[in-house]
Amino acid sequence: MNTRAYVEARRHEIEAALPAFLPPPADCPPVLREAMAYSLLAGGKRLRPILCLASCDAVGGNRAAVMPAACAIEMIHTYSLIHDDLPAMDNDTMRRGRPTLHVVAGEGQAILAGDALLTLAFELLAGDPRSASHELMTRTLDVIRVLSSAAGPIGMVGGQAIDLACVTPDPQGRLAPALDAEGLRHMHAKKTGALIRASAVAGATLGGGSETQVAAIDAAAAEFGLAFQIVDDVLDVEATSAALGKTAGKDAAAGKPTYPSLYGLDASKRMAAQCLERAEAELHAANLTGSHLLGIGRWVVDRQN
Ligand code: GRG
Repeated sequence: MNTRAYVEARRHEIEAALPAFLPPPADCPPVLREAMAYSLLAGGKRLRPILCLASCDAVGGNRAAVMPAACAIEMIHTYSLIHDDLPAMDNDTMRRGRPTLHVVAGEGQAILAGDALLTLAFELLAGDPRSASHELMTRTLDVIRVLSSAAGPIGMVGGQAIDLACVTPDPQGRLAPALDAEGLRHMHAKKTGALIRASAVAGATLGGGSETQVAAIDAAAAEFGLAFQIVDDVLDVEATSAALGKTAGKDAAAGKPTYPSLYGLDASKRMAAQCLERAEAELHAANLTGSHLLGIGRWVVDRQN
């Protein structure tokens, strides 16, 4: 199976699995459940859960058993998008090709839907310890540790805080100094890179990968995360809002430092390609080039949205 067919098949499985992981209608206020479903079931590339499943496959794991974790990761990602779009953060009105959640449900419900998706994700990740072996419980706890760290203050939330401080003055009107190239790399490694890495590590860990395999997949996913961000910045310049399903050109309008603004478009594209070369070397050293992981890295770099 080529990677494109593999990605489509995994995306289809994820789309089919996600609705069942929403809270039971009888137990959850309809207004909250609808808000959660509005954002979670709105499509999107599903890159992180696909990477999670592909990492499980790469180490010969049971992909079906990893589906709850893959869906939990998409919930964490969706929460971050809902909160990022809020007026207090990026203040965006378009996401995944439709109005953002706070536009249709109000800010309060959007905040709560994000909170609910984040907490539900960890309930899902914990699974049912009563039916788990000691080995599975150890791997599950490790994945909870990795994902909570990646999503929290030293990961995504930390990266978002750095970003916010640079573009939004505090109540005293102070703005953090603009990021230089190293600061930009550091901020993105936290804000977007950490969850992409953790998605791959979660799949490989739950799939029963060896320490060497998990480390190689982690290193390759770190390169994918960087490439993802570089390409995101390039698309912000080159693509239309319709193609992206979100507002294009926002970074330049906000005067944010980006890869194209620091290095130019051509050099940025070369940097993304170099990420793939380094990822290939990592995967090759751990005998993992037969998997779909590198193909997924190419998809990250070649994507148009
Ligand atoms: C609010 C705690 C908190 C964190 C927000 C991820 C993030 C941190 C903000 C998103 C802002 C943004 C547009 C960043 C650029 C990279 C990115 C994460 C794009 C969206 O991810 P995709 O392209 O989206 O995977 P889809 O819709 O395909 O899932």
